[in-house]
Amino acid sequence: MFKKILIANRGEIALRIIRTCREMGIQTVAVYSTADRDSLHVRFADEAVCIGPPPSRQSYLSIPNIISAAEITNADAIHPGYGFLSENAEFSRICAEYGIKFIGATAEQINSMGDKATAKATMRAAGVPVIPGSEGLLESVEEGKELAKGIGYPVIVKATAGGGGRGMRIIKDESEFQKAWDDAKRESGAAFGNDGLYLEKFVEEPRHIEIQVIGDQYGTVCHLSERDCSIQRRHQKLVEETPSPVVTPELRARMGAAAVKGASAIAYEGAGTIEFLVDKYGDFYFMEMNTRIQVEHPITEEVTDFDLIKEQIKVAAGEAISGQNYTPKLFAMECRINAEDPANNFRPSPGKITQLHFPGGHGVRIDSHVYAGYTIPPNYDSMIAKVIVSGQSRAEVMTRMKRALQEFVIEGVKTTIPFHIRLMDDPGFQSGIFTTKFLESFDFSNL
Ligand code: MV4
Repeated sequence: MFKKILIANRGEIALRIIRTCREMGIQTVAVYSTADRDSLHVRFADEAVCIGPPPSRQSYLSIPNIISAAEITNADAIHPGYGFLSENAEFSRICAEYGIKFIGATAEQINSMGDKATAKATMRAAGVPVIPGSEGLLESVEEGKELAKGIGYPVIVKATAGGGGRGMRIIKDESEFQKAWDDAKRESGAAFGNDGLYLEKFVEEPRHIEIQVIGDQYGTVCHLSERDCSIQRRHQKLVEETPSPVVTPELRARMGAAAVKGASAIAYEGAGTIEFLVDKYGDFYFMEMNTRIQVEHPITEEVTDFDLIKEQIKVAAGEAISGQNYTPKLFAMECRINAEDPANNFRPSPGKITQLHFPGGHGVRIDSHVYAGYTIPPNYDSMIAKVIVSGQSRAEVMTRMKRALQEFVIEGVKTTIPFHIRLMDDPGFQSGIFTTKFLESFDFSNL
């Protein structure tokens, strides 16, 4: 087992990783930018190294600075958390080169899933259902138009280097094709330095349902069932839940088997997530694979009783997994509390937290790095807490979530709490029958 892990991240996930390391008897090294000097991850770690000024590029994204911190402190592994360097193939490769275990995917796995057209081809070859579309990249507008004619409009062009909704355009009919193509190419070239595009049938009003997988170094992969992440705004998830209200045991078995097949095809090591779109007929299609721990991992922990960070560390250290899939008997939901004003277009609201009280009680878990008197810096993402609730039924979880949100006291900054309270009272949300478009028609006024 590792003796010392450096956590190449900040905020709640850095704290989350430190907590598990402590329980496992593993020493921890925090890294921090000067904006995070007073952060809890710095205080809770056994050692801390300042790695640069506030801008991420010069601190949390600086590979030389982080490798230096690991060398100086003699860390034998690095946990990257989510975001930042967690899906950076170069970083994974450099860690390996320096003899530091990267607690995450290999450079090869990151590359194969990071290029979305390649990922899709890999999954299709493995027998995972994919959305009808181009085989690989489109060579020209003409090829795209020809394909779209066969598939039928609407179609969507996506940047192969994209993901998370960047560099894609929906095309309703052939007259829109040229402009959508030009726009998507320009945008993806500028954003990713790669303007490769692929085409798919556009699935209207889908649900976003993802399967948690974990693989060991010996080729065993298992799944820990699904998370429904359909409640999103501009590709930012706000609420996640498990089980999905629309996933039957039969569908779970098929999606789980597909996810395991896909991850096995790349001999996936570590915790990963296979994202699917589920259409109105209940058919599911591979969308993307995330080769990292995700923000919403705690809802899976609450219903399976696994500590996913511990599992990541164990498989990275060479332990074998049982290979048994897991079907939960509980329900769980997570609300992301962001320092944003939901009544004003979710405008970021950094600043000092003057008063703070966290909810508690049965079935309530808070993952957060903030405290009374803490100043939220403007340099990073605005998530400041996750309220994770578990219970015996979806109805119980929603009731408990509303109760917990009402107990939450936070003053000095605007947060998404009022939005979440209104959501828990929304009949459409309560019905469990909604799509990724749900928040497009939600009333955010007077929150
Ligand atoms: C799609 C789609 C419909 N049809 N692909 C959005 C993020 C990126 N992962 C891919 N996305 C989508 N791809 C086809 N062929 C609709 C979306 C999409 C979406 C997906 C999941 C959750 C929210 C979404 C919001 C808008 C669009």
